[in-house]
Amino acid sequence: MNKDSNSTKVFITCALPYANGPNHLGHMRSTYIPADIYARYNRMKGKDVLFVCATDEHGTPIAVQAEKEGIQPIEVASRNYELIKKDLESCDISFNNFSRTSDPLHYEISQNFFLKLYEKNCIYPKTIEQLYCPQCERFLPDRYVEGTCPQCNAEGARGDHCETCGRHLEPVQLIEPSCLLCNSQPEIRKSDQYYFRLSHFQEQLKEVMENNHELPSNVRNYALQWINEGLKDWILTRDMDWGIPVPLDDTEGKIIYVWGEAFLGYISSAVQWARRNNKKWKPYWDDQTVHFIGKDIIYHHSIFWQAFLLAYGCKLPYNIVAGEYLSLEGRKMSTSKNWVIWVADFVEKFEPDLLRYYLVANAPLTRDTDFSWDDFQRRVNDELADVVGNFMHRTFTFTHRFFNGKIPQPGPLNEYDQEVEKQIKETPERVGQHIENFDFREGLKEIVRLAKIGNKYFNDQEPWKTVKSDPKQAGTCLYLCNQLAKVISIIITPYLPNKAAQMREILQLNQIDVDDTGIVPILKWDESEVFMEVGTPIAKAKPLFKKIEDKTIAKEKDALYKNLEENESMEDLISIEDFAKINLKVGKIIGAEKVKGSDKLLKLMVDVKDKKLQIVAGLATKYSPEEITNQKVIVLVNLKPAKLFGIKSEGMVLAAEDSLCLLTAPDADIGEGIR
Ligand code: B3M
Ligand code: ZN
Repeated sequence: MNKDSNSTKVFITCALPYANGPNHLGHMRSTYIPADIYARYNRMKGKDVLFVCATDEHGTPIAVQAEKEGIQPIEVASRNYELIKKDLESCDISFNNFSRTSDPLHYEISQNFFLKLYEKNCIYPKTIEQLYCPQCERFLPDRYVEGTCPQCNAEGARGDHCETCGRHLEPVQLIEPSCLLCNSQPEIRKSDQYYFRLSHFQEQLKEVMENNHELPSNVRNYALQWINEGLKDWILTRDMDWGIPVPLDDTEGKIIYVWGEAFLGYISSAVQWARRNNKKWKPYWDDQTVHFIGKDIIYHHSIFWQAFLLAYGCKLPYNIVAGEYLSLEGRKMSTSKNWVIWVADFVEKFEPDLLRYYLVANAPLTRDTDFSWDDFQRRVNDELADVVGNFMHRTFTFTHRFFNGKIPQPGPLNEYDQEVEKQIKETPERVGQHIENFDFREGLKEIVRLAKIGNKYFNDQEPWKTVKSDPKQAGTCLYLCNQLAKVISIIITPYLPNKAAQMREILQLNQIDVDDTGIVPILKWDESEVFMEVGTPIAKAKPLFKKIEDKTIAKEKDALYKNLEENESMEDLISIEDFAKINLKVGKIIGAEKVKGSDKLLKLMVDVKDKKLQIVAGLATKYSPEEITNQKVIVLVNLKPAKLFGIKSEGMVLAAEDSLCLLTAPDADIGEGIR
């Protein structure tokens, strides 16, 4: 049971999409669709919902992008704000407000929050060592630098975050850092920054994580693991232009770290909404707040944000729901490799409700899952078209053909009828429970199950026969089938708002007014309890779900896999500059012996004219020392020395990979370069 089901207001947020690019299906799956289902459901339950979001517009990726394009960061952010807003609208994400963290109101709220924590002595100054790029003449915060993760040794960790192990990082912790702008190795310089006393909240956070039983296991487990590893104070400021200035004296050129203000976007978006609608936002927060996020930012929300709230003295969220990753056709999504499906491309060809269906039905939120075109087609065709759509269609057409398009009079209900009636009555409650428990997939499965029950009932009752032999029974069947259709048309609304509206249109359920989002119909969940009266007219059936044809899917797959091929062939190509780094020369083998203890290795001495190189080569199975001596071969002379079998090797003699045939140049001069 939802322990806070008495609360009347619900504050729902989605992770603020980062304004450095549009949304792809992974974002929709982990965060926006689940949050929207929750928001729509709660509205239908009569709760007063405030569902907000904003674009997150500061931080280094946007600054780096702007620098590359030679424009201002705000221009990059504005461009992406428009794209993101459109993406979210196209999938019917029903925000009450969608703002931007570049809004002056957000600056004001973030600076006030910072000041309050500073006054409470939760923020303190400290002189620290930071990475500074002498080439670029600037400090290198966050994503301006990359290197190896000190905790899990993964390469390519960013200055603020390791994608491999999910931990938060500081740039100076990186092993072998390099500047992202010029590739050179940064040096360490002193700089004054401000820290948040995160360590102070260690015990409190632990208690919170252990005692909030709403938290899904992924959030709790990750957070407890990190807390148990020990929390360190967190650096909250940066030397950068793009961001919210630190609101203290003598802090020229310093801004609040993007993660130190982005959370406040939840609040500033709510405040903006409140001002525009002449309402108060705080009662929503104080009643019940739920954050929907992707799994990559569990750390930030469970640790940083909750510690901020503790420090400020605010109520903590009721829940933090973290959707896991979506892969694509079995491979990790990658925007740089174009292995991705953008929302805008998808909704151009398929209805958003199909996406909403597939992404929810596919797997529970707490598990990684995969988007595959074949599986998408299968679920749409087998589940939506064949089960839900087919049930509705036969019910509505039959009602028209044999009962004048009106809900027929039922006869006395036999046991089977009663069982079906029971399912019709009980399913909404079960679906609602699942949604309240954030098990969106289970709720959706219940709905499809109910449609399956309807289909089976229709088949078993054979109304096309009984309409002549036992019209009363046919009447009962169609009476119940229409009631079942009505229930589905209501409880499927949070999941598939457009399809649900089409269903209700056929059933002529009067529901035309929309709430203040402008898109959400005013419709009560509990209306599903009320059966339609006998004699109520319904409209003619219209096809609800079209099957997706094989050729449509084939086209999508072709287009997607083409990206992959292009990328792979691109990856195989090297530039002339890359090739120029390879120094090949003609050398003469002037000495050769077997390496003791190895059947494969020969120790060679190779004369390349200006020097003699000792090279250990895996050629012993093909050539004896005698055979190889005096051969003129091609040698890679600028290879980093390495040790093989404890013997130093200073180059490489080129040979065919499998046959081990040496590449020789009998007529060339020793020391000649190869091009
Ligand atoms: N903008 C997600 C990201 O890094 C981040 C979420 C902020 S939620 C306060 O893309
Ligand atoms: Zn790591």
